[in-house]
Amino acid sequence: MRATYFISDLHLCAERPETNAAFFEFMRGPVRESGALYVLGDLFEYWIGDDQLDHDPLAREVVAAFAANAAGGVAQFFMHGNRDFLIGERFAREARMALLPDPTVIELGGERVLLMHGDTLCTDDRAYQAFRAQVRDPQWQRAFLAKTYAEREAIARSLRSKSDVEKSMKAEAIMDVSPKAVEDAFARHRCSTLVHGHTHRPAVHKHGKDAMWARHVLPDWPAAEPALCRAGSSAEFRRAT
Ligand code: LP5
Ligand code: MN
Repeated sequence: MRATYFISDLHLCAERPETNAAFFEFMRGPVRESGALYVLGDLFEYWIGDDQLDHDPLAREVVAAFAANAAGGVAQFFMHGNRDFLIGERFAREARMALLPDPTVIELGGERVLLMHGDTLCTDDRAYQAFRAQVRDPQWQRAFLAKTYAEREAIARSLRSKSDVEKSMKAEAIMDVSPKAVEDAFARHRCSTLVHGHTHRPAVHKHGKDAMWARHVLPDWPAAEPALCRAGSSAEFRRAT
């Protein structure tokens, strides 16, 4: 059985060539030899509709990298993040990836593993949750997608700046997961392992009675060990380069 990789929060964009290079190296290296790759959101700095593929050469290169690995037999999955929740069917088809809902439970070596982007666990960040509810509304998304590409790009860039300003004024604790939301998720989905990103606070946390639940938090890129890996023969998750 080949390895399974998990990554998130790469925030790929033309302005960060080192991160883009690290991603392409990762795709041509470890992923090519693996059995599966799960991308748990925020692959891109922002995604403003699948016509981004017509305007953004980097997006086309990314799709080509996924498609090449799919041709080599790697199963690849994408879950939306808060930056790229508008990734749609065209992207998935061209990248040869399957879109996963958030949350998703997979079975890995006989164990149920819960996958999330992580933003829905940050329930104390009320301003973000209100924003999220608004931009995930299908009617609102249709209105956004009806705007020109240039208009959407300007909105996305202004939202990114606004987000950075807002974050600088929020308490750190508010932007982390709520322990109650985490424990509810473990119990509801009957999983003892959770993998998520979003908070940019890589760690393994134990939760619940007798520390029976393990929560693996993925780092944002660049990172020395940007991926989480579960080798085919091992039941352990390990950080990977
Ligand atoms: O992303 P990050 O790490 O900086 O912070 C997130 C939360 N911020 C966001 C916003 C995104 O960064 C910007 C998304 C751009 C791409 C989408 C483009 C396509 C859709 C366009 C949608 C208009 O998700 C941040 C959290 C942080 O994680 C930690 O969890 O705190 O939340 C915020 O900053 C949200 C603010 O608190 C509230 C924002 C109010 C914005 C008001 C404008 C809404 C109307 C938009 C109309 C165009
Ligand atoms: Mn995120």
